[in-house]
Amino acid sequence: MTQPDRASSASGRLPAVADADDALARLREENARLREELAQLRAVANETTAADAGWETEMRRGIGYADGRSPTSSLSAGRLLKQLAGISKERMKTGRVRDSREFDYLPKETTDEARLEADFVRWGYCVVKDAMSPRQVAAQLERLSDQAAAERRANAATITGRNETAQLVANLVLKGAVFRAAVEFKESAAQRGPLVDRLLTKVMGEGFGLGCAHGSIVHQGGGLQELHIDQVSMPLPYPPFPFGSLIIWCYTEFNLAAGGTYIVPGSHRAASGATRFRAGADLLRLVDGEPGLVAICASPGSCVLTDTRVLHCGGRRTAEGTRYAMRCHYNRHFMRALHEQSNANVHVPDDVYVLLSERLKRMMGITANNHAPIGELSMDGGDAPR
Ligand SMILES: O=C(O)CCC(=O)C(=O)O
Ligand SMILES: [Fe+2]
Repeated sequence: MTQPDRASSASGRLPAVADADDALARLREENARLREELAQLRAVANETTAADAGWETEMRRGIGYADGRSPTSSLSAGRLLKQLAGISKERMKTGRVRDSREFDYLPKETTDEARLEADFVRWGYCVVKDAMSPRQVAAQLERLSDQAAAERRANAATITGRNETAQLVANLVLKGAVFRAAVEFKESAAQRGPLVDRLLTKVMGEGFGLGCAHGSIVHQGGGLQELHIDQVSMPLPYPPFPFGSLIIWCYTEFNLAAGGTYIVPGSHRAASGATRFRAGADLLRLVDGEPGLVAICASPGSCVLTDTRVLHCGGRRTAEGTRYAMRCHYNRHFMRALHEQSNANVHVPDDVYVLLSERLKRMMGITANNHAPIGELSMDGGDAPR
């Protein structure tokens, strides 16, 4: 057998070659460290150059962003995420996603407000126990599955998984009083709504807005997404706070087999407050760190609050049956909605508009009705009860 050559003509013996996995891990770590160092040095160099060159050069250079010179710098955060393409699938297939409950220190469902806040700060998410009562869950679940069936019958369903393994029911605010009430945290729809409202107000400040409220239906084999953050359209560099929060109201059990959301706990920030999502960051290192990629475990009736900077994605459901949830994305008050299909907010039919509370209208960023049809579902079949 050929032995690795451990001799070096320059400076004596080379270290032994580790077995492939060790070597890869070591090289990846070194690569990550060097990348970060390089990014930092670049930043310092840029600062120095800018200071030396003065205003004339800066003015000639024009408007620039962290990713170079990009007038559409909203792409910059997306560029970083490319490092993680295919990773959720690879980790899932190789059995490297673990249930969050396997880790003592990760957030557990609780109603203790201080604990929820601490979990959110430390891990980028927290889980509110019994946010909805079983009766409240049943009411929302029934309305969601009826609506989903109606959209399928009307050939207007948004199918998000291959082989019809997942369905998205967009813009639930238009599709049921029970959702409108939950979206604005009324106790009639979510018994711990006021607690969720308080926590979100701490996260985003008062007057935060609604990006979207979607029904998410995931059958066996569906649900898997690429790892992402929920403020990816915001250009880098990020300030030391999140722009928003995604809430997942769990109508059924969440765990690894059930298609519970995959998350990289702690990927949102360092203790110093600095975001980990920055130019030069090695995101794979976060995924491979401790605790790495986990599936959130949460009971029916709970809701998960996430920091929009935390790495996460929909997880594949491997168990039989269906995962039902509502996902609501909220933003700081000064921002336009960030989430997908959020422009649906402005397509509100007159008969629904009159049902919206003042707060909901403010949350949706609508002070006047837009008469355009909502497009995704024909209303003339009368299939959209409210
Ligand atoms: O459905 C999930 O588990 C997560 C979905 C998600 O990440 C999103 O909608 O941004
Ligand atoms: Fe997301």
